[in-house]
Amino acid sequence: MHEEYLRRKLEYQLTLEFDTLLHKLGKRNIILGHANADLDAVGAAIGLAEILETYGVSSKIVFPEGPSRVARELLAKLDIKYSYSSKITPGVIDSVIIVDTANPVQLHPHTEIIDDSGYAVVIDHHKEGKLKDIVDTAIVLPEASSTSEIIATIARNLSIPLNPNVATLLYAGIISDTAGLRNPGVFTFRALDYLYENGANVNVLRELQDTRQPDLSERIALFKALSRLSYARICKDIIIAITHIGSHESQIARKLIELSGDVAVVVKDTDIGVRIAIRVSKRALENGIRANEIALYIAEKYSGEGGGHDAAAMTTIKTMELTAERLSEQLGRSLPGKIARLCTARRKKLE
Ligand SMILES: [Mn+2]
Repeated sequence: MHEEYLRRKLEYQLTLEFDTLLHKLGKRNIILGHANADLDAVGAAIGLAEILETYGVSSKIVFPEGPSRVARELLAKLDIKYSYSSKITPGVIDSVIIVDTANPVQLHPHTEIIDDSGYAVVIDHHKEGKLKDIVDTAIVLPEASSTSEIIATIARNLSIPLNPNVATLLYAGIISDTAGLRNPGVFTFRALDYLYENGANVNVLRELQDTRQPDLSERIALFKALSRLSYARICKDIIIAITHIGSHESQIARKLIELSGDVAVVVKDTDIGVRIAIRVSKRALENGIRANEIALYIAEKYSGEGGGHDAAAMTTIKTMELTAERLSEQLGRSLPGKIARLCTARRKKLE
């Protein structure tokens, strides 16, 4: 009963906020996803473009550095009428709508976009992040599993029909951000129902998952990361694994958890500094160890930006002094003690 009330209230707020936003948009709009846009960011961006078009508002879609490999694969399978680019072409921008992004650094090389546009909006589901504080309008719903879920809910509330291919993309965004419906949000099932009604092709997703084999560069990166790995055991049965790599840091962090690790920290060099992917296991969560907390701790210590979810998070540090190798050495010394304090505190509380 209480949950149903909350859901309706959030739905109503969302519709109102979207309506307000709609009236503030200019003629030259950009919909911007985060770098290496995942299925959720791509689904949300294209879904939003479709909704805006029903109001006669057209927009350019930009994914800095282009979409991720899985997202590109799905886009190639579907016939989507919206085109996207990997860079913002210089010129006047009336409004920018940033989707699925919590921190400006994830927009690199377009981190200045908010200052350069007349009206800036963020639509997102991440709890922590700096972006929501610097835009004109922030529609941030941590109760939702994904940004695709938020976009699908807007379409549903306003009865906006979606093209089957766009519905499929949004469907993919929700399935991927909920880890195959393991972590559903407040609107998840209603959103999926609406997408299904609009012709979302569930089989395309199954095919995509079946054929999801890591490519050669990802396989090599995995073994390189394993050869550089250091680990520590804390709180009796919690294993922390720390390593560094040049690419595929998120996939490797996930693999380390699949290999029965509890906290995986994978550091990568980027052209502006370092990026750290963090994943934690169910056992770690039960012991009070959360990925976003670790991300914020590292961010604070190295003047970076961090955020994400309980089980998966990311920190980005702009630096020319630290390499991924040096940072992973330093984290190897400082993190186990820090994380041990988290689970000791948790166990004391349970006693
Ligand atoms: Mn997302």
